[in-house]
Formats: sequence, C-alpha cells, structure tokens
Amino acid sequence: SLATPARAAAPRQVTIDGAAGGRVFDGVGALSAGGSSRLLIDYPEPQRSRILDYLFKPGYGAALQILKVEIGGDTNSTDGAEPSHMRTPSDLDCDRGYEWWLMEQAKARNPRIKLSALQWGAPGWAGSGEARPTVWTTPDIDYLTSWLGCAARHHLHIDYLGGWNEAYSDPGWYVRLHQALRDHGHGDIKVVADDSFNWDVLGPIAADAGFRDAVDVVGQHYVCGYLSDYLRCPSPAAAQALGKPLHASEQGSLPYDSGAAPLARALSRPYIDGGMTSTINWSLIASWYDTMPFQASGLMGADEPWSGAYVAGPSIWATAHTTQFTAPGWHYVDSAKGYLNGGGSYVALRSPDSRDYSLVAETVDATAPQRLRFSVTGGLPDRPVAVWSTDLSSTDSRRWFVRAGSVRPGDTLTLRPGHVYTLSTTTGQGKGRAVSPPPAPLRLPYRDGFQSYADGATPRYISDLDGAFEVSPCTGRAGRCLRQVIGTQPVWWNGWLRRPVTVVGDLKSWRDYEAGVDVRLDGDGWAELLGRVDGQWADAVSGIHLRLSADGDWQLYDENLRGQDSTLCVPSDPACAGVARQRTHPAQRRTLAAGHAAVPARKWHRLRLGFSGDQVTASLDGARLARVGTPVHASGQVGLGVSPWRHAEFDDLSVTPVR
Ligand code: 147
Repeated sequence: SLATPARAAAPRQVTIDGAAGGRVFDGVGALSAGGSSRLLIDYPEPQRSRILDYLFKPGYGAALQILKVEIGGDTNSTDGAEPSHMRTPSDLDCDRGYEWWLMEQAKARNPRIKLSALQWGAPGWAGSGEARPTVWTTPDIDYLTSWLGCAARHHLHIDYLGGWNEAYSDPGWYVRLHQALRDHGHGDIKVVADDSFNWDVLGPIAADAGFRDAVDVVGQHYVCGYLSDYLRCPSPAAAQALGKPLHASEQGSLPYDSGAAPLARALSRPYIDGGMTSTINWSLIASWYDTMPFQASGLMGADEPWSGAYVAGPSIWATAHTTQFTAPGWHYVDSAKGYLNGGGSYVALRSPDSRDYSLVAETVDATAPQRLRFSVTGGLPDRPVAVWSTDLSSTDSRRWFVRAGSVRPGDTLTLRPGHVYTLSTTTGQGKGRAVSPPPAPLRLPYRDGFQSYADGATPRYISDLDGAFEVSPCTGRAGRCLRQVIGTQPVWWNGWLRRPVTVVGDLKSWRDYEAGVDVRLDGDGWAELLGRVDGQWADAVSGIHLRLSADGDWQLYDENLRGQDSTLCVPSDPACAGVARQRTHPAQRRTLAAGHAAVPARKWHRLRLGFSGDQVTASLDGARLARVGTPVHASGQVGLGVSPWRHAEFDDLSVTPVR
C-alpha cells in the first residue's frame, strides 16, 4: 500500500485548504495545427474512432479539456499546409480540411470540451501585401469572423481566438478584432494575445489601455523552454499582477514516448511557477508522414492510415492524471502547490462547490522515494480518496494509469521516483483498452486516378506541404484530376516552403519503384514529379525531382538537406526580433541531367521516374530523358510540385514496384 506509517524523516506536509486562494483552472488541451492531424481522417474504422476516444472521450484516455485548431491558410505551417475556408474575398467553403470534422468528433465525445482557434497564415488577399506580408489587416478580421460563421454552421461554439501564431502583435489590430467579435455576436469569445514568446506582449499591454481591454487571456508559448527538460515554467510578476488568465497556449513538440516525463512536469509547473491556468500541447496527435519535421511529436501517434496502427502511450496517461480528475472552472488550491525536496512537484485543485478535490504529484526528477503527508481542511471532504499512479520509467502499459488503492487525509504516502500520482475524491475514471493493429508498410502498387472523390476533396493519403491540391474536373480530358488551386502567395508563417508541393507514400519501404503521373501545365511555369522523398526541412523537399517547364525545358535534380542550418530561429536571438524563425535555409540542389523537349503547353504529358538501387531513370511521354545515379536517397515517397502559384493538373498517379 502507498500509505506508510510516519517514520523519523519528516515527510512534506501538504494541506489542501478549500478556503485558500487559487486561480481558476481553464483546462489542459492539445493543438491540431501544421498538418499534424492530416492522416487521421484517412484511418479506417474502428481504429479511427478508438483513437478519437483515446484523445477526447471522458474516462477513457487523455480526456482533453481544450482542443485548439489551426485556421488553415493554404500555407506550410510545419508538417503541411491546411486548407483555408476563404481563398478569395468571394469564396467561402465551410467544409474544407479536417479541423471541422475533428472539432465535431471532440464535441460528440465531450460536449463540454472548449475550442480554441488560431491562424498560422492566411490567403494573400487577407494580408498586408508587403514584401513580408502580415495579417494585421481589416480584411483578415473579416476573414476570421467568416471562419467563426463557418464554425456556427457546424454548430461549434469557439471559446478562444488568437491573433497570429508566433508573430508578435499589432495592438491596434487586436482592438479592432475585439470590436468586430462584438459586432458579429461573438462577444463571448475570449481573445488570446499573443501566442508568442518571452512575455514580450506585456510591454504593449502595459502601454496601451485599449489593447489591455481587448485582450482576455495572455497566452505564451514554450514557457518551460523549448525541446528541453521543461523544468521551470516562470512568468514575470507583471503578468501575474495583470488580473487576466495566463495560458501556456502552446508547448510540447516532444515525442509521445520520450516526451511523457517533460510533459508531466509541464502540466503542473506552469501554474506552480507562473500562475498559468491552461496548457496546450503541440501536437494533439502525430498524424503526419515521418518525412516531415518533428517526427512523432504528439500526445499519441497515428501515421499509418493503411494499417490502422496507432500508439497510445505514456503521454496520454500523463495527461489523464490531470484531465480525468478536474474540469475547467475548478480552482487551484494555493496552499497545496510546490516542489518536493528530492525532486518532483505537486498541485491541488478543487471543484467550485468544494465537494471534490484532486492532488496531482509527479516525481519524474526524483532519484529516491519522496514522502508526502496530506491533510484536508477548509470545507473539503475529509474521507478516503482513490489513488491512481503511472510509472513513467516503465514501458509496460500495465503500469500506466492504474488504480492503486485508497488513502485518507492524514496518511503519509511514499511516492516512488519517475511516477505521476493523482489522489482524488472524484469517480468515473477509466483506462481505454482498445489495442492497435500491428504496423505495416504501405504496399505497392499504389494508384490514384482521382475518379472516386467529390470535387474539392483531398485524395486519400495525399498530404499537401504547401498550397492546396484538390480533386476537380480535368481540363482537356474526361473525368477528375488533381489540381493545385491556390493562385497567389498566401501570407506565410515561417516562409520556408513557398511553392506548392504534395507528397504521398511510405518513407522506408518504397525503394525500387516506377512512379508516373500525367501532368498538364496551364500555359506557364513548371510541374514536377518527385521520387524517393526522404525528408523536408526549411525550403528543401529532399528527394529526386523531375521538372517539366511549359517551354519544354526539363531538369532532373537532387534536392537534399545537407548543408541545412537546422537550428531554429530562437526568439532570444536578436536576429529573430519581431518574427520567429525568419531565417532562410536555402536548399542544396544538384542538377543530374537537363534538356529540352518539344512539348506543346496545355496538353497532357506523362512524367516517369524509375528507381532501381542507386539508378534513376526519367522519361517523358514514354521516351527516356536520362539515366543517372541517385546520390543520396535510398527510399522515399513520391510527390508533385507546381511553380508558384500556377494551377497545374495531375492525373493517374501510379507507383509500381520494380525488381
Ligand atoms: C512551434 C509552432 O508554433 C508549431 O506550429 C510547431 O511548428 C512547433 C514545432 O516545434 O513549433 O514554433 C516554435 C518556434 C520556435 C520556438 C518554439 C516553437 N522556439 O524557438 O522556442
């Protein structure tokens, strides 16, 4: 049993005092953004529903209290581009993409889940039109209110709305946004500022009463650090004195397995250190191809829609230790928060009526058992409580989120290192038992002629990295094709990829194959077939590219990540002042073969790339263009590229195995 008789060494005394002060808890959430959920919607049933249960269903898994989503802008926002609802001022389509579906699925499982939204980029018309465009415009405010109109059509109530991800703030814009929300009947939506770093927003808030009034919540990113151990999560005294809720409105970016221990810290320490009452993990679910950055960074993983395989691991259960025992609107209990002497932290929360309380303790830093004696006062119930525990140092799922008996106020508990514990008067907890099917590669041949989809659809498994590729009626032939539909440069986020490209397939098992696609250029520019795509970072789509230009020039080239500066532009770096990650990373390119072919524009042509061992063969309309060695890429996906911002069309994409 956890309850141990008092020994000589004094345990930490923790008094959970219902009459003590404490901020209102706003909830633990996760963020679907940057294409992070792209592959989830293509999962087969019943796996897709079980995954959603692990994320959202109360008493089953992570039981998230907030879902934050990207407002898509057709521009690369980390692991892909998410579609926009309004690509021109006269366009409106409230059904694009998967975030509406995801929010509906979350609400269906937990009607009380809060929804939050933020843009990473936006269509060009909504931007400022400058060389480095911003969204600090009146058209962008109209664009956001239109998005809220779409949400209403989906019967989704949005609780929080931010400005522009990690781009710092224009105070006047927030004032206009706040007014526009009121004018459009959205006055109950809480405005978050400014989803950037270092609490820099406090200066403008202090200097500008209008800005201060327009902002309901101060949300900051990576308050516990970035890609680190997430040990301390402070906020300035000025933030805590503002009289506004403080949120850790994005953190995480760590894998669902090894990230669980830092996550356990980062769920409680933002309140203990900095008075932050909400934390949001990026990402919700690592549901993107592992060719793209930040592989496996999510609360769980699901990047194989063809096999249905997924991983619900320790990050789900670390989250459950808070979410399954609390609700937004509960109060932190400031008499019971702090650090354990030998490593670890604890925080207590109570229901508004003080009938329930929960104490969450984590010992992930501890090297020896920690003793904790808890007592209860101030109107909280003085009765035995359930104990739940997770051994984060174990890979055995039977040791995660287990009911571990009961204790009563006055007991001294021995907390073992590397664990998360929750003591709670609440009931209704549960541990989902759905089991993933085994992982499997995406088998060849792969073919898509795009005939089986509705116009506007994103085909199965196809994942846009920038721009938007949609099923639409073919030009110059019967049936349906895949068309790049974005016609102007969107307001970009980090600006790494500024050309339309989409990918599909299996990074590791697709080695020796012939890829082919029919392509039609719309009179100008170029189109590409890519093969052995094995990575994407900054402006490089690593792989072999076969480019055909409308004037008949063609080029076979290798693009790779060697020589890339893979460090991020960290906000503390003066070179990054104003905009996070503004550094450019020129891709390394090497021409393997080039030439000219007499190809009439506005006609259909077939591009082929054959890979066998270290040889690549390129052909156009059945005639060989080149056969050369492939320098570095041993396996990888296929892709399609289009010159910015043309409307090339593609048809009959096929990938067949070769020996
Ligand atoms: C964040 C983005 O907001 C997410 O969309 C995702 O790209 C995530 C991946 O780690 O990164 O952006 C950050 C950019 C810079 C820092 C932290 C997050 N930083 O330097 O601390």
